[in-house]
Amino acid sequence: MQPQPYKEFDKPWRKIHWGEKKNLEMKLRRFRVSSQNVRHIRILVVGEIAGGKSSFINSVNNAFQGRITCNALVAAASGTSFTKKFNPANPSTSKDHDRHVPSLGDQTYCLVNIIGADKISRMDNKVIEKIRYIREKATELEMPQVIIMTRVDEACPLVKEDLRKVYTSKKIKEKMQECSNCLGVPMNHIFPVKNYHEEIDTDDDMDILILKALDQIVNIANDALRRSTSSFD
Ligand SMILES: Nc1nc2c(ncn2[C@@H]2O[C@H](COP(=O)(O)OP(=O)(O)OP(=O)(O)O)[C@@H](O)[C@H]2O)c(=O)[nH]1
Ligand SMILES: [Mg+2]
Repeated sequence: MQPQPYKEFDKPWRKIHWGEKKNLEMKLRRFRVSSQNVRHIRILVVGEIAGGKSSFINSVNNAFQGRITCNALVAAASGTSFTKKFNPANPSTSKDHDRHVPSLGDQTYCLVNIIGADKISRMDNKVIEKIRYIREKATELEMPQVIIMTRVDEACPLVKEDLRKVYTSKKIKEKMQECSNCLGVPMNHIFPVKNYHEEIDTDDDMDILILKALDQIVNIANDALRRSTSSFD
């Protein structure tokens, strides 16, 4: 019998301060947009059907609220597209599409691709082409891009058992590399998370990964906003 290859690195390859949820949460609550003329930073969330987009949005909300919320309706595990309208409180209108030069506040400052860690290897070529196309358009607009790799628990049993193994699991790193190769996004813009999906209470370790991903997104988006404000000056 062949010896089993080691499934874990000796040390985590990315540092995570697991006990620091409160600090991270406070930092995010204190976050300020870099331009006085912009109230909110818009980010665009895209991804394959059932990749976990709605779940990620809910998970961010859960982490802040300290309880399970469900503003974005999540699909039961099926193969069909579930979310038909994204933000019912603030839907885009035909007027939005007619605007040729959006104001700073109407522009999007980060493209967030949501990909299921257990789905990346089986992703349809057509879907990959679509995601790449969106990415190219975002690059033309100098919009930075990140990948939120969801469903890490489904991709690696070690991580399912203990989320703190997310950066020692070889499987997870392999999946992140696959995402990076497939979509051309560098590893330092890829963030693995486990979304809330069956839990009835929040969990600090899940929250840390979710808030860390959000922290990176808002900082990357804020830097992009700063760049475009300075080019407006
Ligand atoms: N185990 C596990 N399941 C997850 C995770 N994230 C999402 N799910 C499940 O995956 C399924 C799809 O999640 P959704 O959030 O509805 O995905 P979506 O990208 O919004 O899908 P559409 O709206 O159809 O495009 C649901 O059954 C979720 O409960 C995760 O991190 N781990
Ligand atoms: Mg959805």
